[in-house]
Amino acid sequence: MQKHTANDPAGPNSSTIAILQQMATYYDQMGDEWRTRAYRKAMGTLRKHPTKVWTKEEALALPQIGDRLATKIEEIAFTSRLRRLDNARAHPADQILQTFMKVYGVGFAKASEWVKQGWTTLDDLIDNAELTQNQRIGIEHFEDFNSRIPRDEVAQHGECVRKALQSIDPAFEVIVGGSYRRGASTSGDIDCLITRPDTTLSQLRSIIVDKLVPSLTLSGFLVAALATTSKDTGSKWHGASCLASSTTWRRIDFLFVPSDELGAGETNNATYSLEASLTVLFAALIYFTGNDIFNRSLRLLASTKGMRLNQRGLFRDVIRGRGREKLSDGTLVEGRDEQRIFAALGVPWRPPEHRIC
Ligand code: DCP
Ligand code: MG
Ligand code: MN
Repeated sequence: MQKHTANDPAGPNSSTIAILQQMATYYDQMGDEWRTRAYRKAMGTLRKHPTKVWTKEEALALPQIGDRLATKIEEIAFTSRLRRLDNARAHPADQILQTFMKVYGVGFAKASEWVKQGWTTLDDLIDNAELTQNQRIGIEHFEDFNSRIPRDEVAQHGECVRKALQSIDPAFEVIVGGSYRRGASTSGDIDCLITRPDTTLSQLRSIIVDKLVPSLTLSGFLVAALATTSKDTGSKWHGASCLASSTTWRRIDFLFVPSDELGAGETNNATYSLEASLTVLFAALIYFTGNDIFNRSLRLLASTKGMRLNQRGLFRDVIRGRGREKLSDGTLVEGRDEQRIFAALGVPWRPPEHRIC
């Protein structure tokens, strides 16, 4: 794991990394996985490098940095910017694409389809495009969903959910995760992890979907239901909420997590200790705390150690085939808190506020 993070002023390459990060995000949005990966690898290398990298030659001498990226690093070091990024931002079609991609649930494919139709504004879409219900909500509340939520408002939304759940049953717990748990002063949405002892995933799901959501909708707090996923990997509910004191709609996500062996589900070993089953909860908490890039690097690290980390747990003795495909699930590692999961992975402990890559 890296010593410096992108916004750590102590890192000698932090300003270069910040610009490479914007470029990586840009390529990620374009669906260009190959370039995204190349940029992230280069950022990883620079983060570990103890001195400022100025020239192409210096950059080329480092691992994971090829010729073209080395040229870019030199340009950024000397000019503090990257022409390619400026061009991307100035190009009108790209800007329209970027705007369309900020509509909830709209990815690169849909956005570029709209650009090809010649539509240039959100109003064009409302007037002309065939929209799903969610896309319509996403466009009508475009400003709302794309504005940052102040930290204390995130807490208030979390509190509304907590109150409603605890009036159903005081044993419910709500943890606000995501960027809020990492200590951010503003968040893009409200991520609520919901759990209750001795409750299976399907029990949780039915309480949340059949009781919590209807009651919070009736009270006017939940204003839209956008998506529910109910895969065996856990369940999510996506929607929008609004405080009584406000008219701004916020994006809110629920993640339902079974906290004990009843819900631990489908691993091969029949007996679970309480500790192993708590891993399920804490692996979900680590997942939902993020950020996404930190999660990716933890998972990768787990796989290099013959383990597997996902939002359902940390598993040991995973057997992989030649193509690194998983042949057996392995057994659930024990741990009653996040720190033990980090320890089992052999990673130094990082509190949530330092989990940014
Ligand atoms: N997550 C992930 N991979 C993704 C999306 C999400 O691992 N592709 C995890 C890590 C995130 C958490 O889920 O921290 C919540 O996702 P959000 O999209 O809500 O992201 P954040 O809360 O981190 O940031 P924001 O303030 O933009 O909501
Ligand atoms: Mg979030
Ligand atoms: Mn979220």
